[in-house]
Amino acid sequence: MADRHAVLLMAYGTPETADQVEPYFTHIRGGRAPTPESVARLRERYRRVGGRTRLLDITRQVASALQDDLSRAGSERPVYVGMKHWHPFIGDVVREISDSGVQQLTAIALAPHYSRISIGGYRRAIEEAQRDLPTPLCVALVERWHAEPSFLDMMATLVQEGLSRFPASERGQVMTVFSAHSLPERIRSWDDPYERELLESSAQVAGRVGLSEWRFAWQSAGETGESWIGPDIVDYLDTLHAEGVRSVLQVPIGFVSEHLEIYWDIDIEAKEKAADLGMRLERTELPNARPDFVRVLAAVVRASESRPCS
Ligand code: FEC
Repeated sequence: MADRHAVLLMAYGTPETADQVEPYFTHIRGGRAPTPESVARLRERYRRVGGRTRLLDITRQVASALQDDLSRAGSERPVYVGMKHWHPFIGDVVREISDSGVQQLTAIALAPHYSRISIGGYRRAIEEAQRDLPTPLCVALVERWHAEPSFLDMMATLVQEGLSRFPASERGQVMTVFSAHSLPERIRSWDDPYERELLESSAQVAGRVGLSEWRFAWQSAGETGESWIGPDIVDYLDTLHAEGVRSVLQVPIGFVSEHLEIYWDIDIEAKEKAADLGMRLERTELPNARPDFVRVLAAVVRASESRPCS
């Protein structure tokens, strides 16, 4: 009998209630309790964006559409959802998958670019769960998919849609700024490919759209006491303003779903800063569960299934 196969679609995780913010934040920090002040600050951010984010709902929608897409193409397999920092935790889901009799698993995170901090964290969560299984699953983890041509095409469509929100007379002056989650600068000491991959995919998208000029800035840096990669988009708006830029399209190419880092860092913080400077800032729509995005994931999963798992 052929090995039973499943797909695990992974995302960051999000608290569902204000009470869950503290244990969620503690988990993100690897078990170190945050200060009451930083918990209060984070709770306030969730309150300002409506109490919770849609990250889990969106991930479930994507999983269900991906399962349908794979099955239409003749690869009938369940697509599970697992989160790195909150329920349903990856570890619990991997155990459930194993209990269901599955032997082979393709795991993919809703994060297109590789960093040892981000994708490495998804890998570690799977490996820890595997250690407790009577028979470990044969797992193929997709580490990166930022160069998948259909992903770049879809991002180009999103940039074109974003640019079309500006009046035609202004469009030529809009500065397109790609962005992604910042990480601590120490990732450079181990030659992490994260920055390189982000610049590669941004350049590919800019080329497809035919942008004569574009920039890259960082967002969502943590307050951990160490240096994070910059410039941060909020500070970078000052630089752009000084250059005479008045219209900005932000393209959060490192993210594919709506969540706190979009609602807070872009829709509130960056937009408020832009308004203070008399600038107009728009952002591209997130792929969320768009059919063309589901097709991107299906293509990546199918390509990964043709390689051996381990
Ligand atoms: O909608 C939601 O509720 C979840 C939004 C969310 C996403 C997300 C994605 C990434 N993070 C990455 C790295 C770090 C590092 C730290 C860190 C801290 C936080 C905090 C919150 C948070 N992150 Fe996050 N991240 C999201 C939310 N993140 C909340 C804690 C408060 C704060 O610092 O703002 C610092 C950890 C530490 O303190 O030791 C590092 C990366 C991604 C994108 C790729 C991925 O999925 O892993 C990288 C979504």
